[in-house]
Amino acid sequence: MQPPIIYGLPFSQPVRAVLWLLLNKQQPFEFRMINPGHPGKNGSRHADYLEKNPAGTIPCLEESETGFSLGEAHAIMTYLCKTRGWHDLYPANPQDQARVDAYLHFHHRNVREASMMVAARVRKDLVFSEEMQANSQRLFRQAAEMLDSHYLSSSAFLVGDSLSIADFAACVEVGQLSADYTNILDLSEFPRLSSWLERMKSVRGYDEVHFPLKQIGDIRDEPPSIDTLRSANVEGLKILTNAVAQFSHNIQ
Ligand SMILES: N[C@@H](CCC(=O)N[C@@H](CS)C(=O)NCC(=O)O)C(=O)O
Repeated sequence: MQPPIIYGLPFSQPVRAVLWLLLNKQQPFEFRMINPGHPGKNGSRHADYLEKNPAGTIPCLEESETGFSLGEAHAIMTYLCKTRGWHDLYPANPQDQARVDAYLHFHHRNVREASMMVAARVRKDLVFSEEMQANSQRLFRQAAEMLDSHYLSSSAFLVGDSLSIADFAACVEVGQLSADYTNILDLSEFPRLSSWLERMKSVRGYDEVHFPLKQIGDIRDEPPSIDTLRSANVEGLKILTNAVAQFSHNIQ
């Protein structure tokens, strides 16, 4: 099986969730940069890209042997787990699997709203009114409260005591808001969520997928410049390329 191609940007949250899974499993992949929202060549609204993912969003997976392509981060992650037998991260048992799926569905318009708070500071091509930003913060806080008081009330990870792809999906959203990175929201009022974030730091692949955020740093009061964003993605790509080269070398 040829390594899958992943289209996206290293800074994008759903892209980072997919990359984290691949890095965690030390699965070689080829990464191709795509500019979200842009109609030009290498943009997510270009006709060539829309043929692969009609939604015009990143990430997208492509398999070169068959030409199979797939958008939506969670569909990509479950597909990778099913086709590669990664049942440690996506259980084979239907009930356990369904609980992971339930989180992945819940995530949208809930935990994912974290990114709207970030996008309001970094997407200069889009307009986010004060009302939209306040609404995102309200929805995110509600979701964080649910993770804290329900999902993590009696287990180390979101779905039981072992890591699953639900944790990758959630962590790339929640973690970016913390004082370690953008510093947009104080998460200390969610103690279990904060402990879980600490736990996620020792999961293989964490450092690589958080590298672009580290580069961008605190943006609570001051949005990052275009140059900072560009450099975070370019440097992020180098980190990914090096990581893949390293474990591909170890496999041989
Ligand atoms: N539900 C999609 C969301 C993907 C998404 O929103 N990606 C953003 C970048 S983080 C994007 O491609 N936006 C395109 C645009 O703004 O036009 C997924 O999970 O893959």
